[in-house]
Amino acid sequence: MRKTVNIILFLTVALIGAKAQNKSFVAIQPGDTEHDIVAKAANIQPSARQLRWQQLELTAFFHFGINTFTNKEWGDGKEDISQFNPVDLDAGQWVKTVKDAGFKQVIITAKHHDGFCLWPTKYTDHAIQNTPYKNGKGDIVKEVAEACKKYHIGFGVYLSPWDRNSAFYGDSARYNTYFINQLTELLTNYGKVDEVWFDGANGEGPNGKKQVYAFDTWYKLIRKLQPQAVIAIQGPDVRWVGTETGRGRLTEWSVVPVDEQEQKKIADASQKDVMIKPAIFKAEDLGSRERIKKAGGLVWYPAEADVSIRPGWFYHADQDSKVKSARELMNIYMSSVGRNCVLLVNIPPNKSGLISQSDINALQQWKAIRDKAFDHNLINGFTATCANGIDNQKLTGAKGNYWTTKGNDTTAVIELTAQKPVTFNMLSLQEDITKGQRIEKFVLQYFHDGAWQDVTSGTTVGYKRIIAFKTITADKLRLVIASSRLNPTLISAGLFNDTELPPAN
Ligand code: FUL
Repeated sequence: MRKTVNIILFLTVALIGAKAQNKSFVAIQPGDTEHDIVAKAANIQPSARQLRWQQLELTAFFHFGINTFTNKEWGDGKEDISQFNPVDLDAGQWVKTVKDAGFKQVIITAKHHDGFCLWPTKYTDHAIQNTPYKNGKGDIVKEVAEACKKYHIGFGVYLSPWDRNSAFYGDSARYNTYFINQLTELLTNYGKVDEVWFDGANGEGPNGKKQVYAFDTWYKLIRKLQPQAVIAIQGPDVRWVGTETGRGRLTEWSVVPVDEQEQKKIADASQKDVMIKPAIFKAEDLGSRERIKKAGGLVWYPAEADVSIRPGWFYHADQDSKVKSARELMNIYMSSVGRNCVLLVNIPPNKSGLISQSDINALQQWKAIRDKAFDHNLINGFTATCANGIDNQKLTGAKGNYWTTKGNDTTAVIELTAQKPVTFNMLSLQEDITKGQRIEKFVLQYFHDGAWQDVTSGTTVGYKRIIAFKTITADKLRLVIASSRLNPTLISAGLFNDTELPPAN
């Protein structure tokens, strides 16, 4: 749907409060050689909030609002909100369901494009206090926030910049004040907020007026009120992967170029705020050497892959039979978390205010598949040797900091030997991204019929890369790091066997 509103060609990225020692961005200087630029890229690191977010791996969306009752995906803001009455609503059931399925954070649609607010706001009547729900005394943002505290998982809010109900929309200054007031309510009345999610949709206001969003002011407010929160999509911390399929790229760089014209601003940044404007990231190649060598600057800007468990973002009864299967969810997981993205799965509660049994079943079965596949790391049965490696034993489960190479080596051959043959069909690798994202090419080989043969290969690793392949049985393996931007690092390596994995072609 975001495609229909791609009038927004640019998004503002603000590196607010960026200090000279901030390692999440770097300016490219006119005299920098390609070698200098590659080294700079290899040293860019996530901010603390980006790192925490990346490590969540799985986050959940709850799309819930007036659309749930009107059976729409995009309300026009003229809905009769007296229909809103989720009599059995239990936010504890929502949060427990996703927590049991392995999710670490949730995001509630506090306000979607129709402008209806799930919390009692002082700034519009188009809100929960004017519905029959709990006789106008309900506050669903609060119910979700409290459930997150009870179950110890992260809490985030989706506040749609596009508001089809507000009379102020299109009157830029007035609407921005309205939006800031709403954001302030959400960021002050509900305890800790871990993610603020701004969608890209920016439709016309009444009379065809275009609303100009005051992103810089919004970002500053969030940094002030909830400094640990990541600001996603139309924000500086997390980038939209570019589709709503829950899939990342085979080559997914978390370090991407920023606009050349912004170079001076970045260079001048030191203690000041920086506003940079990279284009929306839909291209296949975002961060290759070819791309970064033309950049004005580089930033750590990791991808979030969003998808709904159902065809729609909101609940529709006629989609009860179209809930994604556990295997589909597993494939999505492999191509999102397994491709250096955080996966954001939408699970929309129904009209009675509960997550439907069909969705719960799919989530539980998917969790069981993941547990079964990833509970036993078979690499622990191997011994690792690497002539130019440091902390080789870290690769096979021993304690240690991280594996890397000696001197300035950017390539390495890691030999893995087991006492007896091991059967597996998945490889998992994780770089130590606190040092940066560096690996550009790797190959896994096994010794078979008297020769080294390729099992699988890949390009980027980043936070996590998982690849499935046809089942192999071997006692001698080689993991070849064929190309890296600087000394490669690994904090974990894994070989797994998903016995129910459909055979690879
Ligand atoms: C889109 C919105 O238009 C959809 O309704 C949904 O909220 C999705 C997550 O983002 O752009």
